[in-house]
Amino acid sequence: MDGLASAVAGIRKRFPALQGGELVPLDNAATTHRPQAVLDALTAFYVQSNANVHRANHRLGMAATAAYEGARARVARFVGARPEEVVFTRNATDAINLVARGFVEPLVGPGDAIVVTALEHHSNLVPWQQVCRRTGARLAVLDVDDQGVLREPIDWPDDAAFVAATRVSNALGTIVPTDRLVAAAAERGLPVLLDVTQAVQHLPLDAGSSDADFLAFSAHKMYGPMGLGVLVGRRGVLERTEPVVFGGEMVDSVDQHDARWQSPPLRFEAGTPAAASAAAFVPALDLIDELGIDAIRAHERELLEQLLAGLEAVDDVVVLGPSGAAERSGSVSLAIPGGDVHVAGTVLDMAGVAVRAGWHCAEPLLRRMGCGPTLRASLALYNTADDIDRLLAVLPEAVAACR
Ligand code: ALA
Repeated sequence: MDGLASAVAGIRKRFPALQGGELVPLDNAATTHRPQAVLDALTAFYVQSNANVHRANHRLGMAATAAYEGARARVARFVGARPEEVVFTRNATDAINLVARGFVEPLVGPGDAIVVTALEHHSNLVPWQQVCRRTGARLAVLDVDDQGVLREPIDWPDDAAFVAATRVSNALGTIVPTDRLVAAAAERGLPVLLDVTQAVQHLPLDAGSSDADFLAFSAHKMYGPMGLGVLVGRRGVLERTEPVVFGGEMVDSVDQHDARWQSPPLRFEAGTPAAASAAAFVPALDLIDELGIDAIRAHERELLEQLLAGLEAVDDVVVLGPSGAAERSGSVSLAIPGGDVHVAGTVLDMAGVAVRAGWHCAEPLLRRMGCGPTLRASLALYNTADDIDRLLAVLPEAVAACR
């Protein structure tokens, strides 16, 4: 076993849900499992720091606020931002909706286009459709080729006013060249939101992710708790973003008929936040940094190569997306012509192999690829070559059963 594989084997032991060897966890794009340190941190918050944040000046209140703001600083360090550029939200979807309502909706109108790629998850598509409905702006979609790779050079519409793009497709695993996309948008003076939900746990941040105005991602796909998302807004864009959820703690002062807001990020965090989840996100980020994102990429890329090579020998499946592992991250989607992928998923589940069957919240993309629902295997840092072997061993039977 090489150094990385043995490090992964050791790290896998930290995940209680993965003990016993029964489960082959290959549905990680939907949510990852969580290490014991995250579960311990959740409990520790409720036992040692159980109070509401930013409100109480008793010792538990101060401990809770310190844990919450400490988590914000940790997230900021993870993405190379300042703490005041980090907003905690419910999930990545919530973060994108905040930008859609609070930043883009006041910015656009008839004659403007919101630019997305054909690779978007519904969460980075439907909010923009809604902005278009409310403002009279139009949606412009940057097309992909038949392998699901963004066509370049990018055919920018003249009326482009804002760009929202994914860094990695959750359904196909395609890596989008967001460094070139963001640079080209900057030349046109276009603000950009990148959905890095399927990227930050797998790939080093690229220049595009550092230069984009907004980043959105979710803790639960990064070994952290559910119920916590992050919006990063750089270089003053949060100052120009309107709050869209109103209530306690986001206000600076209130009188009977009007109110004034706190500075960002607190003006976007009305009500009681997911403080325990934020505190428990810290050990998840520590885990990624302990192994190192470059090493995680190298390990997962080897598994992708193993899977893509193994799939060549499986009859009656079509592998969607780019042919090489270099252009891919995380997910591999399979179409089974004439077969019901849900049946295949059930057969795999009976053998302990967890994958996702369906549209993967990317229905327009899968239609663009000329197929319907797919079977998707998606990786995490704790996956091993044995997981891939077990998937490949059962897949022929699963494919045969569903056709
Ligand atoms: N966005 C999640 C997925 O891709 C739910 O499965």
